Amino acid sequence: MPTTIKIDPVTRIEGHLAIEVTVDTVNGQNQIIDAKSNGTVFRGFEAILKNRDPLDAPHITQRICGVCPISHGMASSLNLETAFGITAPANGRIIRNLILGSNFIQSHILHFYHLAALDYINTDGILDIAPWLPRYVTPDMVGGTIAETLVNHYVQALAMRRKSHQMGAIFGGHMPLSPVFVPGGATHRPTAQNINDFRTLLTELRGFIDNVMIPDCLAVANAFPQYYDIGQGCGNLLAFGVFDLSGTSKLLSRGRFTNGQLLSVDAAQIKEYVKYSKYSAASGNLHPSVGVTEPSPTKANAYSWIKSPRYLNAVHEVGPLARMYINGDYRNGISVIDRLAARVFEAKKVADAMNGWLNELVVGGSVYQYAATPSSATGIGLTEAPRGALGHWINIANSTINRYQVITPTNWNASPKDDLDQYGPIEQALIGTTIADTKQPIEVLRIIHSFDPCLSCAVHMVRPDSNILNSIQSRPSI
Ligand code: NFE
Repeated sequence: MPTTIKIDPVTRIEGHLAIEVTVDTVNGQNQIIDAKSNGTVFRGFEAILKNRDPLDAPHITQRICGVCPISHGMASSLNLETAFGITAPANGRIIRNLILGSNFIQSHILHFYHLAALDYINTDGILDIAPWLPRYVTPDMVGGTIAETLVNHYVQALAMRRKSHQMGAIFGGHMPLSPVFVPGGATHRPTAQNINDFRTLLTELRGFIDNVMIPDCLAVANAFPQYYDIGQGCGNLLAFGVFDLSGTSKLLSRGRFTNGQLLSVDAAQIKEYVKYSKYSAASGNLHPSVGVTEPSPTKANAYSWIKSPRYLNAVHEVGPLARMYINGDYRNGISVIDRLAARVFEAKKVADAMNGWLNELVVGGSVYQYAATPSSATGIGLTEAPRGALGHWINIANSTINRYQVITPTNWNASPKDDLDQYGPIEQALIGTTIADTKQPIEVLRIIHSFDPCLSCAVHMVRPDSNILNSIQSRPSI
């Protein structure tokens, strides 16, 4: 007899995600035979942006999420730059990369120590106070030295995240939200003192990544080799690429791995579907440049506020593993442990590159190219957030935002089924998994956490006392 397990909310992620899995007996074992990923809140940033000054977009979109705001600042700046017909001078490009890299390192440390690691260690007798209770304690969790080490490093990692934020704030003004991101570059000219201060913090963080985080992740990987075979998911990977270098190259390249082939990306081939999402039918089957976001909270069969983005109708996973795989830096496989490992190795790759970028900065050099806001234009900004491919699309009319669409990494990964009834990447990664104890489905958490979902990003304001549509439509335009 199938059993339904509902985890609502999933904890140790950002935002509000509910996961429902149906478990049945298959070959004598409890196996997940169906999964539903449910983004549980609507936020409506696209509606908030409508009729605003385009120059507001880098600042408003950073408020989509306090974990990856810099990526939204970057995507929005790139988006406006294509609409305005300008590019950032080298100093501005490098400063933006350094702020974004600081945010990647902060986010990757957050994920390994504060969101994922506790799925693998038995902390009974170590963390017996709130907020670490209640929790699952399963027989396969490791205790002893590994558990004690990871808990010690959990605390050290908090300080390291603070230092990552301090580093980003040197060029970004403050963190996590940076006012420095503007179309045409950045607003801060680097000083010699800035570069020295940044390098001092970066050197400490590189030491932490090399000597603490990577060994800790490998210790978890060695203790859980079976998780190289769990949570594979759809098998397709997609990356928009990030960290623009001089010319057209990027530190992490754009590409996709579809049906076993490495292929190029044409952003025209992306569409969002809403058959199972709480949006009107008119909001679906559309390219994001002409995207529509009309909430339909009571729509029949809809089970999520997340839309379902697809590339040429195919389901794709995004994230550090996709980037590192496509760039040729990590091609071990696609699984729970591969996602954790690719993320920590990516932190090293980015941190090491940042050290070189500091040498390229010209003290006091130009960081910004001005352009007047066009009366009408379209734009596209493709980049990467710590959790994967991030795209912003804009349509400007009468020098104001006529249309703005955002597709975040978690849109891809935590998407519900699409119009072809294909499950989203997290759903696919869950289906087929054996569950040892349905009262403590730790396997479900390990799989979900490996994607590092962020629902704040994915369902870009719920006011229980008010009508969602009215609260959005009553916002005065400026
Ligand atoms: Ni809210 Fe985000 C990242 C973006 S995830 S953390 O990384 O965009 O969808």
